[in-house]
Amino acid sequence: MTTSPSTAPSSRPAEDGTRYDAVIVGAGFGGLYMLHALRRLGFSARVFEAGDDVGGTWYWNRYPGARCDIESLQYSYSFDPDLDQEWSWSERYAPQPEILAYANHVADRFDLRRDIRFATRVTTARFDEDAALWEIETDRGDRVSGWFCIMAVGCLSNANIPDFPGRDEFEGPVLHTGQWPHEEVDFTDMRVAVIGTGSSAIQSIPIIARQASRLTVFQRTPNYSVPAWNRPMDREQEREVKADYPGLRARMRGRPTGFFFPFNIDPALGSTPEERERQYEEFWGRGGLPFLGAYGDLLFDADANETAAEFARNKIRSIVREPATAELLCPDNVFGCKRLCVDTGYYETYNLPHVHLVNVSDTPIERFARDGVVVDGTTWPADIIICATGFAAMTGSFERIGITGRSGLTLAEKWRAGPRTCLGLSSHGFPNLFMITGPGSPSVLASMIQAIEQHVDWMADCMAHLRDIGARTIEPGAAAEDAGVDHVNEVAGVSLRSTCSSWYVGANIPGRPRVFMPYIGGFPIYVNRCNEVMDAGYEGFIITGGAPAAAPPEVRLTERWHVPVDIDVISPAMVAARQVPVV
Ligand code: N01
Repeated sequence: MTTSPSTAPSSRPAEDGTRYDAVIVGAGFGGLYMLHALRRLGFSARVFEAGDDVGGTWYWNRYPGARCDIESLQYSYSFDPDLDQEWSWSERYAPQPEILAYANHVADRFDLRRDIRFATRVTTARFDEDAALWEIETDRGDRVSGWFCIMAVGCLSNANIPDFPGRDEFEGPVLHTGQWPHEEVDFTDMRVAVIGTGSSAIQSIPIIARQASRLTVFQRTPNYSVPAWNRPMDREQEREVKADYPGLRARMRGRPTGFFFPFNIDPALGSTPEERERQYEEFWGRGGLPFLGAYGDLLFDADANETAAEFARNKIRSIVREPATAELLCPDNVFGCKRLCVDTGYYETYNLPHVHLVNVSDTPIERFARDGVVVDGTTWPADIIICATGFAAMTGSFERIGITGRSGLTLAEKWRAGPRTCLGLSSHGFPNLFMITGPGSPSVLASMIQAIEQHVDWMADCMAHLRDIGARTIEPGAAAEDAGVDHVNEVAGVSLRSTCSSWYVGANIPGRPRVFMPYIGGFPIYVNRCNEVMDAGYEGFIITGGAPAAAPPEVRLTERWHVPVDIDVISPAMVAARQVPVV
């Protein structure tokens, strides 16, 4: 049995035949802001959301311990100065319920719900070439059309639940971290099995261990994790940030990752082993993802990386008392190649007598039995199984919708060998289809809300421009798209991140093409390129039906995205990105 959040809809009549300027798929942070931005520019929009409420990722991922690992003060919308001032976070890293409360606050404050249809999954989106409209259908029988169709489907929203043999034999519940029930799951006196050791598992395992009578963790690949050192919000720091929020946002936008933290550009091997140890200790003490700022070349030079990797392994060995378990928890791959995890007490949990680590790298999980998980003939008893097995990342979010563009081409066919987009915004053959944080854009390598806002502003301005000039459609030209895809691949090759089997390259799902999907050339480089394309009259894009020139729009949302690159932290990927034309 698999339990997932209730999406039982209240009854409402299906919507038939309404035409909108835009139909938006998803009411997470992307869909919410898209709706707000379009309204600001005078467009009509309908949002369809599969969940019962707003929040997207933060609606679905309710597992114990879920929290953001970008600092709260940097993980929020930046489009409204009053919103910046009025919201207050309780901790350095916000817990999931608080982020969800923030999404709800935004939805209420900007009166967004009235245009959202909840508990409704878009099933198909088909481009009608004659009418130049997208025809959208939902699982509630809605049939509407949109001049634009905007996918705000998230990068990590299609849960991967491996097809373990015997799934139906197991008598207890099977939960996925990304489809967590709304009601509290009480693990008291339960024998719990957790499959996977990625970010979701690493956050939930210490919490589950507090209640469970027995916890068995099935690990296929160990992950590096840096302590969060989470703490209550420092109110003085909050006051300082709020006194100049635009200043912080500008510093964030100048950085390769779209968020700000102290960054040392020096190469790791330029320091003595003693200096490195001190440096790593200091950055470990700061905690979280900013550990990667200890040296400038950690993600670009294998030998430099190995010094950080060995430091992290020694941390694991110093925490986990049982040497065999400690070694099993030590990754042997590139540090930070898979998404770095951020934890509170993860490794310490393995010192508890009722917590067991089972290595399933050489002998995979054989099957689920009536009362547990079987590996190599041994049944590990469990009353409940938690699949912390991740997502069909980036492209998986599009796969649940039948998307058909010009000449009957489906997106699934077009992306069979890997996603093809121009700047992660749009794909040739699919006019007026936009993708918020689509593959080929920085998305998951940047702070997501920054990445979302920049995309939304670009798309909304683009629609306003097309309206102004009376155009019907826009789509990337094939040549621009090919050059863009080549550029994404070329720059990815500069980084060690492209070298391991991670969800960034689709390697976590059997049978997927191996392609590095996000753009690693750096957030500000990417943003500037989007601006240049726009300023050059949508260079590389094909616009049909419009008069070529028009007065500049009165409101230009992208105005706030003209930010200088922080040249003090320019990375080798950014250097490469500047040398190779983007489109
Ligand atoms: O998923 P994952 P996640 N048998 O794909 C294992 C973001 N996020 O939900 O590595 C056994 O990272 C798999 O093993 P392997 C963040 O970007 C953010 O944890 O493929 N094991 C792996 O250990 C993150 O990276 C936050 O060998 C199997 C695990 O399942 C992303 O979401 C919090 C298996 C999946 O790990 C995804 O994280 C949480 C099998 N058949 C998530 N199949 C914050 O902001 C898979 N695995 C804090």
